[in-house]
Amino acid sequence: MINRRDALKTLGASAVAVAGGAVLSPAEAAQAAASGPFTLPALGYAFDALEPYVDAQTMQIHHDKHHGAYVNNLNAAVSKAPELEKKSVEELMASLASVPESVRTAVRNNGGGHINHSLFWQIMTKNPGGKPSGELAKAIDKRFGSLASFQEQFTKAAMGVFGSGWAWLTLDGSKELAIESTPNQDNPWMTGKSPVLGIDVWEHAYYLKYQNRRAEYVAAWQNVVNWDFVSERYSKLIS
Ligand code: MN3
Repeated sequence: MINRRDALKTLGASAVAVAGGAVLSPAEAAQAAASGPFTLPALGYAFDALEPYVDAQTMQIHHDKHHGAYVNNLNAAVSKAPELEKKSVEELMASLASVPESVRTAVRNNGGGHINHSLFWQIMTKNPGGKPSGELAKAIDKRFGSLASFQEQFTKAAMGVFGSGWAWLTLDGSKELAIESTPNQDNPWMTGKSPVLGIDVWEHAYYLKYQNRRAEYVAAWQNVVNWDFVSERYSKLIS
């Protein structure tokens, strides 16, 4: 038996070995990512677009190195189980039990890292100050009372994650909204739900600017939520 701390240490060490550039040069990493079925999506805005709430250096390392490493490691994992190469990452997350045991942990961690970050980049925007609209605005008011009350409960969930993980606004099979959190790169797709939005509270998401002050990061992050995208995503998910 290994405990959670040892498991995290092992995960962290393997991520750094790849993400730090000691193993793969940028060109080699690009080649590895391109040769597999999964690719690192473009960010869609400049690294400094979310300043001052999320700093440019964090965005660059987070997207290029951390997310890049998840993609490369996921490609490496599915290359050992070619029957997985045709599946979408969403399908992989929803059917982990049927993934061969020899690569299941790698697919769970790196597939989770890939799908979580692919959504994460899209739910942030350089145009701060938006608000939920349409069906989502109504659903948040109905479920949580108000946007402020949702934000308060969401913040509590983000602050309650012990170690590395995510807090989510999710939609379940009966189209009910809920706030939940997951450890590591686990995610709502694994339990048959759909995330409407989610915040990455791994230290790599905020440590350069906020160090240990996760509460400041979570509060600042609320300013860059792309509510237009999230509201549209919700409407698609319930239709
Ligand atoms: Mn991250």
